[in-house]
Amino acid sequence: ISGYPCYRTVEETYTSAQSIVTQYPNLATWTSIGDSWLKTKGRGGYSMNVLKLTNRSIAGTKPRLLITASIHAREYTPAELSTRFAEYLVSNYGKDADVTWMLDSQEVWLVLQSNPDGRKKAEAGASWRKNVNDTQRCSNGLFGADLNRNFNYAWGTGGSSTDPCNETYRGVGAASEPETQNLQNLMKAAFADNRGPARSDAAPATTPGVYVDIHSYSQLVLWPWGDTTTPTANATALQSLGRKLAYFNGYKPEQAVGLYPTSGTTDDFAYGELGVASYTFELGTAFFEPCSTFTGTTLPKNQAALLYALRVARAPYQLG
Ligand code: 0X9
Ligand code: ZN
Repeated sequence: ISGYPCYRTVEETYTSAQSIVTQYPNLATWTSIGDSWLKTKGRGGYSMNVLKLTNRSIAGTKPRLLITASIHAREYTPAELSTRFAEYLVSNYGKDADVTWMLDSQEVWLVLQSNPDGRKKAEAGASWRKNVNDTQRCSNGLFGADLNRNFNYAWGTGGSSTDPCNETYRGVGAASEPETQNLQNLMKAAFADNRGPARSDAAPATTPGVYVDIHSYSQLVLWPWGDTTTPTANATALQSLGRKLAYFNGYKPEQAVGLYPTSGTTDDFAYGELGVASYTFELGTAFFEPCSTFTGTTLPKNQAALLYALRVARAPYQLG
């Protein structure tokens, strides 16, 4: 990215992921989870991919940490943090005892670029947030659906817009966007085989896994709900883990609605639909920050928080 060489483009991110797999075939796979909106229309676009990390010679269902990054196109920092976190893990396997144990006994699934079409538009100079669905034209130029208002849990219940030209447009229906569908299916695959059928706000006593959706900015660690001040059934445990994550990155921990009301978000879906301990990180103090700030502060603090999330993925609710 011009002036900010530490932030890899979509293509550079994909190349980095592929080279992790080439270098560490026993630790990493890189597979498609579906197409971006443009690709579904045959207008260019991208395959969306998940990078899965674990010691593949130890079989069995392992607790998973799922990370989605940069679902908002102009938020560059999350994708770079996630890519570097992956590189840190594979390059320290067999060297660092904690990393080795974590990749032996758990899995990390990373969607490094969760909105590649939008991200490309941001890289071309636009301050772009949403996907690039231009079915509904906008005189302000701001077409597209806000993917973080499009998820299929309590969709459209407030804190999102019905105006296609608004930055928080919820889309024509729940999970109307291909990016949302791809991410929801991935979440179900990550957690469904550990959990019972979909349920709403039940206590997932024996069902391990942690989900972190990474955004920028505001220095926050958030957890469900986003659409109501009513605490979840697992509020004590979610808060307990949220505060520990916030201890590592130094951010402010709070229930998501405390920032402002939202609905149809990633974290409410993961928790409300699948029972997963789910968090949203808001990194730093800008959508993207000077490389010295990123590598000196944002990266180390949040890498520590993500390592902790991975460590506790086998029993996230027991912290409460
Ligand atoms: O509005 C959003 O989607 C997030 N902020 S951002 O500036 N990255 O767009 C905050 C979402 C907070 N709510 C939930 N995570 N539920
Ligand atoms: Zn965001």
